[in-house]
Amino acid sequence: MFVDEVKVFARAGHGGKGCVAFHREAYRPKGGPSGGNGGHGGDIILEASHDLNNLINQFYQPRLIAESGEAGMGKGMDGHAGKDMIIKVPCGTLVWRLPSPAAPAPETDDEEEADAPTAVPIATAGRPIIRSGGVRAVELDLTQEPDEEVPLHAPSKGELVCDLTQNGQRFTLCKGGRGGLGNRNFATSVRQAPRFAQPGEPGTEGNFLFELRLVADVGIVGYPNAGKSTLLAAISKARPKIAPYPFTTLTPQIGIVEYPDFRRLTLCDVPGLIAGAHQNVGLGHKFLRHIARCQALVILLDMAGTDNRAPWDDYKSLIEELELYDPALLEKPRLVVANKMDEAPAEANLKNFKRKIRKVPLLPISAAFDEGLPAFRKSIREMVEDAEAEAKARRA
Ligand SMILES: Nc1nc2c(ncn2[C@@H]2O[C@H](COP(=O)(O)OP(=O)(O)OP(=O)(O)O)[C@@H](O)[C@H]2O)c(=O)[nH]1
Ligand SMILES: [Mg+2]
Repeated sequence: MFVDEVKVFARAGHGGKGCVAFHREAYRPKGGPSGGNGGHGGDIILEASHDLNNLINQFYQPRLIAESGEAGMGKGMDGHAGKDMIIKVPCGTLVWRLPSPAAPAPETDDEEEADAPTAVPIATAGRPIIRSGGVRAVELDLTQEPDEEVPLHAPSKGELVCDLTQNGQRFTLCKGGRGGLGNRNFATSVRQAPRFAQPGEPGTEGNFLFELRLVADVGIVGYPNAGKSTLLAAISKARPKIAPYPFTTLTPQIGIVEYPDFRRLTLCDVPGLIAGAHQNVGLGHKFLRHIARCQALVILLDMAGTDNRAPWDDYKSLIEELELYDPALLEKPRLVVANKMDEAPAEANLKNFKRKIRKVPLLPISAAFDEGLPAFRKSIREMVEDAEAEAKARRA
């Protein structure tokens, strides 16, 4: 099963509460305060890994809850910190924060407020001090700022929290709560027996949408049966399923093309795109997210016009569907490739295409018979290298 979008609830561990205790020992009837501190709660950390290629793990484990810190103990013993939860996700995972369901309004009772113990100000504040026995929940806004630098087409999924593209890249999704201080921290010369300690902070939590957008250099788009998978298999070691019926490919496939100087390019073959895909015709167009990061696109046309289709109409609908998904896709360099040139009607169709659609250079190939593939390899490399140089110049 290929999972590229999944909703996840994540909650970091709560901090353990501080302890209120007093030292007891023979012949020392009034030993000082000895309550230990609570341990910190565990974080939820995402780590990008190139060993994974989809979000299946999160599909089976959609609730991520990290360990809470242990409460402090007597005899000055601190509680253990909760273990961090490290979640591996494939490279190319974006995380969106979903709006959480409205929290119930806190009950305000004036009488209770009046009786509530007065908070003691301390330097480490941010958290109210509680008297022993009473625990008051502390609402803290520890939400992380989104990474504003990510220049990606952002559909209305909430706010973008992170984008993990490099192997080993980490991001703390939810921060564990700090452990509360034990009462021994509050002893002063005038208050030698403090009967209060701090509660632990709650860990941050939230509902998130994990979205995978594969990271490849070149994306191949085309109508079903145009020969996208045949082309990928011909120029790389990928072995996608190839069959003469539409929608053979249901999930994106990645292949690696290697050049004599060991330069490698990754190609992504996505399912077939057809007119009306934006209205969910065929497999819809959601899978186009996997070509959103590609540096260049290949538009593959079936020049033989199988099933009485006209290649020029296919071209127009493909451009239209790409634009409807994200106009930024059309700003990428693209190569239009005419496939199945070995078949009889292809030559005539090619002439017709050039007459009907001007100023669109075409590269004729036959993926099944290995014709025109060296030129194809060369063209995609040039496109990618130009795109890389342009991106470098833009950054400088
Ligand atoms: N004659 C000829 N047939 C080809 C060529 N390329 C692909 N085909 C045939 O076209 C059919 C479809 O090929 P696929 O590679 O599965 O097409 P696809 O674009 O990946 O199709 P979907 O995965 O359904 O979107 C297969 O029967 C291939 O053998 C070609 O260059 N010449
Ligand atoms: Mg295919």
